[in-house]
Amino acid sequence: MKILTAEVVVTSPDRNFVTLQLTTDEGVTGLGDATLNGRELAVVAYLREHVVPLLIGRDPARIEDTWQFLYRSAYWRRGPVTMAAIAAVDVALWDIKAKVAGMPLYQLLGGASRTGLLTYGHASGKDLEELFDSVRAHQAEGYRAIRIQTGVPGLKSIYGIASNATFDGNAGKRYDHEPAQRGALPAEEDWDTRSYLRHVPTVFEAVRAEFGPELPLLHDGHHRMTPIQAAQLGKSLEPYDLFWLEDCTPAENQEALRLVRQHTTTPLAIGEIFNTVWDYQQIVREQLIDYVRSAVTHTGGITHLKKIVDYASQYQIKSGFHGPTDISPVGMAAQMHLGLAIHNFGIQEYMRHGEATDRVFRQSFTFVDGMLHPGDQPGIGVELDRAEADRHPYETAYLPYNRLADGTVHDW
Ligand code: CS2
Ligand code: MG
Repeated sequence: MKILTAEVVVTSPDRNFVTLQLTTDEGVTGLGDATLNGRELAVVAYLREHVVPLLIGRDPARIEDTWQFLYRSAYWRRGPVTMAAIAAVDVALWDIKAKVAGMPLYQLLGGASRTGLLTYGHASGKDLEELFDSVRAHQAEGYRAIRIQTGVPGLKSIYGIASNATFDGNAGKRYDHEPAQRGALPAEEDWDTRSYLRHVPTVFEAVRAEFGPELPLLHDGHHRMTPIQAAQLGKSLEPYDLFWLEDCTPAENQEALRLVRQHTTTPLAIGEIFNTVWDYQQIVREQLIDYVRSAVTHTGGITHLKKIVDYASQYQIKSGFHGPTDISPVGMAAQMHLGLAIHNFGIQEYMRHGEATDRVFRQSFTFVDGMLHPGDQPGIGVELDRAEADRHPYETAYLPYNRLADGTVHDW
């Protein structure tokens, strides 16, 4: 069998998505997600100009060899664009291999280690009333674990608040917070860490009082604190028994987490902007995190993310794969198969895609009673409706950025 065609499909139903579709000379197709939020076209060019010509005629069954070829022959390694491109090829090849084998991908990855995948959803609110409504709405949808993001008095618009979204005429309507806003330039948001540090513990106190001690609660610090501020927040949240505090400090400085660990036992999750196992080497070896946050789409695909979670398992560190709406249904399905097969599964993030997206990507995975399951279709279980995809051309969209009160650019 040989790869006959490799097409890069760009579509923008509810948001921009980049999908690689491989077709073999025996008519078997494979899909891979290459969506890099706010920089989508960079990956499209990397794939179309540099990778697609290398795939035609290759044996689709040689997945590891293709991975190593694309990673090492590029000479310039790692980074979000390269690893998203390699991820798309890798997942498409695993999709083909599982279809040829006539089984769902998780069976090829060692079979199911559990009956389903515990997920968490994104509850948010500008104030407590809105937040409590959002928690109840997510519980009504079946979610058994909830991420809590809240507005901060004095700050106009901050990360993670659904009702802030002015996206595409959805002003005020709950859109589960799609961060990338369509438009020619990125939106500027304001930030102040001290008012955030004062406010967030009071919110978790109120949420625990309202919803009790058992409900698993998560929070995303979204890379905004210095190491000592992250330590302070982790400590002040200990009474509320968080499932995890995510991206508490920019992780380029890996040693920073030693300081955080010194001061708090709040579990830490990091990695959604990491791209390779080498980004995890120190923080895993030194037991500085408890959950691996990478997504298949941004970490070189199934082949490489499996190596990361296998390495992490030696340190009792679990998976917490990134699953916002900018991971397409193809990327979500692929990481569900991996999550079902690995032993050290922790939890799966799941932001639901919009209806238009569901028409473009026909999915066989299920979400029942708060648990995801990839389904038992051969392959990864997602098919792309090309005619529907072509109805939604790409639209420029950017993630917002932050400025402090004195005008300094800050992590968003
Ligand atoms: C976030 C993401 O879901 C998360 O944990 O950090 O929503 C993130 O902001 C987006 O993926 C950025 O594209
Ligand atoms: Mg995050």
